[in-house]
Amino acid sequence: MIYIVGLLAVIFLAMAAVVVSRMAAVVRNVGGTEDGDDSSYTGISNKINGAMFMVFLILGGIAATWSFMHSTQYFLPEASSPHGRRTDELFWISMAIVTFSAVLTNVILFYFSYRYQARKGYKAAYYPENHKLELIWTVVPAVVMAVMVFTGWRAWRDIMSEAPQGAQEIEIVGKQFNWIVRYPGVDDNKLGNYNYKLTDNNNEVGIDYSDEKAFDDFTSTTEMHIPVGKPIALKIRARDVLHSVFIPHMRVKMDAVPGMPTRFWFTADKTTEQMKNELNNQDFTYEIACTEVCGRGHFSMRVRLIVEDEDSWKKWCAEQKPLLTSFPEYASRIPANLKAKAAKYLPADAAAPSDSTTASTQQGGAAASVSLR
Ligand SMILES: [Cu+2]
Repeated sequence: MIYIVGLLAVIFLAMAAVVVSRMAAVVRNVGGTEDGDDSSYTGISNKINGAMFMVFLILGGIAATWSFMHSTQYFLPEASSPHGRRTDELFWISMAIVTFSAVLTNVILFYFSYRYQARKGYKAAYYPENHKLELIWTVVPAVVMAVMVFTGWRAWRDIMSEAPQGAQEIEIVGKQFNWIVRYPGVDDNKLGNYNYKLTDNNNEVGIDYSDEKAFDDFTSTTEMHIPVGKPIALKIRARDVLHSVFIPHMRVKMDAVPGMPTRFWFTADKTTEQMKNELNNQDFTYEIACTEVCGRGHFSMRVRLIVEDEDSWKKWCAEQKPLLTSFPEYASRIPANLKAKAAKYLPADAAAPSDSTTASTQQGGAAASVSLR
C-alpha cells in the first residue's frame, strides 16, 4: 500500500513539474514579445493550426449531423399516451435549446480561433471585464434553465401523481423470467390482498384467499389487455430480483423492486387495431419488456399489450378464469365465513363440501393464517 502511495506521489510530482515548466514557457513568451520577435507563433504551424480549427468545425458538424440522422432509427416509437407525448415534447424542447447553444458557442469558439489567430504586427486587445455582458450571459441561461426545470417538474408531478379516481387497477409482478399480470376480476373489480409467503407454482403472485376481493382475480403471463382511453393504475412488484416495467409506446418505465411495491399510471389513447392501420402493419403489437438486466432470461421477459375498446376488454375479462376456479384447492385457505361467497368460483363438488372436507379446509385456513403472521 505504502509503495502505491509513494508511486502515486512521484507520478503527481512529475506531472506537477511538467505543468509548472509549461507555465514558465508561456510566461516567458507573453512577457518577452513586447516588440521583439513574434515569428515563433506567427509561422506556418500557427496558420495550419488555425485552418485545422475550421476543418474540425466543418467535419465535426457533418459528423454530428450524420450521427443524429443515423440514430433516428433507434428513437422511441411515437407515443400512444398523452403523458408520453408531453414528455416527448419536453425532451425535444430541451434538445432544441441545448443544440442551439452548443452550435452557437462552438461555431464562435472554432471560428474565432481561426479568424483571430496571431498575425505579425497585430496585438490582442486587453479586455478584462464587461459587467453588462456578464449579466446577460448569467441571467439568460438562468432564466432558461429555471423555465425548463419548472415545466419539467410540473410534468413530473402530473405523471407521478396518484392515479385519478376510477382508474383501472392492474398488477404486474416480475420474476425470473417472466411477468405475471393480475386483474381484479369482473365481479368486484378490486385486487385482492397478497402475501409473498403464499406464493407457489400455481399461485404465482401470492394471492391471499382470506380476502374476498381476491376470489375473482385472474392472471396472465403472456398478454396484458387494457381498455383504451381509461387511466390504468399499474401496481408493480417483483418476486426475486430487480426488474423494470417498460412499455415504450406508453413511455412507462418503472422499477419492480422486491419488497417495495411501486406504481405508475398511464392512459393509452390508441388501440392496437388503430396502430396496425396507422403503421400499415398487421403484425404490430404493443409490448411490455424488462429493462433491468435481471439474469440469463432477461431478454425473454416480454408481454404483449393489447389495447382495445372498453367493451371488448370487458368481454375478454369475462372469458378469463379466476385463479380460484383453475385451482380449487386454494379454497382451503378461505375463512369459513366467506366460503359461501367463494362458492360461485368453485366447481360444484368443491362448493358443497362434505363435513370432512369442511373440517380439513378449516384447518387449512387456520394454517394459512398462522403462516401470515
Ligand atoms: Cu427482468
